[in-house]
Amino acid sequence: MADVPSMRELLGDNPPQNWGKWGDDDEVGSLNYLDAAQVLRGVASVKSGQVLTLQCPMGHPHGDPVFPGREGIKREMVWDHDVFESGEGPSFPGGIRASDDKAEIFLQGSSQYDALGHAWYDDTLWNGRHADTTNGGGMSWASVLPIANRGIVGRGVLIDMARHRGKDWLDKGETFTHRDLEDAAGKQGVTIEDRDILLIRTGFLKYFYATPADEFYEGFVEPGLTYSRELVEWFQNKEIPNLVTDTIANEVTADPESGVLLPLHASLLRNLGVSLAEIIWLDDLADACAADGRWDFLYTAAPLKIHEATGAPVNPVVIR
Ligand code: UVW
Repeated sequence: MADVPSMRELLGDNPPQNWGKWGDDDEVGSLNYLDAAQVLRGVASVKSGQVLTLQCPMGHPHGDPVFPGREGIKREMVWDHDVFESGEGPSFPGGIRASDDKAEIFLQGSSQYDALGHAWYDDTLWNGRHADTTNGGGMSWASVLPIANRGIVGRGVLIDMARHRGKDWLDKGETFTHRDLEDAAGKQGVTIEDRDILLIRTGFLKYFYATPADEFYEGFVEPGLTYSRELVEWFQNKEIPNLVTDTIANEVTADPESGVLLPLHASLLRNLGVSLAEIIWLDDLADACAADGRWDFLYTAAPLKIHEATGAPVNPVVIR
């Protein structure tokens, strides 16, 4: 670890930053780009009326894909037939009965949106607030709630990097850049336009469900975008509001050159206010897009409204 630079050393003293752009009290960042015109641009990309949902099921029999240290949902029945038959269940007038259950979940342990304040360095979060706003039992600044209240609607474009490279899924640690995205978009016959919601398929969730957990997590390093200042400027100049991927952390886990962990969480989420949607199932959408050659669509999502939370589960809906 000794020779791994600090985040500040990697990103520099003056990284691309959007702090203050939408006012000092803004907690949704680049989602501000998704104004009414962007919603209508998304609607204009609907051609067939096909609807797809993008959440990975919580409590999948194979296990849930989570960042090491987290666990998938633990759900248990509170009321079932046996509970009523044993006389332990409530007795309702008229005799109606109901099943009921409860769950313990990591709010970032399934398909989810990160709060803008979820990741930071130098003790400072999105828009320059101190990281002590995460203390005291919840996030008093830039929690997921403002994103949930706002919702995310616009033109989405899917770049299928796995298909582009002729693979079922990208390898562990395999990287790509914005130039690779542009190249793949060109091959797909679609343009990544300014203010598009950018979806990137690596196939890595398909790999997760096809692979024993110990093999998947061995030397945990996901494939994904890799940090460069030029890439961050590309996101800033294109005014990308939201990055959505089928990986657990939306970027190659550790920067291959420096060893720094998750520098795009620092650069995109903390500095630019780009919303991150992670663990999003993109295989069915990719198959649909490949079948008719249309890679743009109306993308809609809203994470659950959880007060002061660091992130929240989501089931995005795409209409093509
Ligand atoms: C971490 O918090 C480590 O990652 P993520 O944003 O993917 O949940």
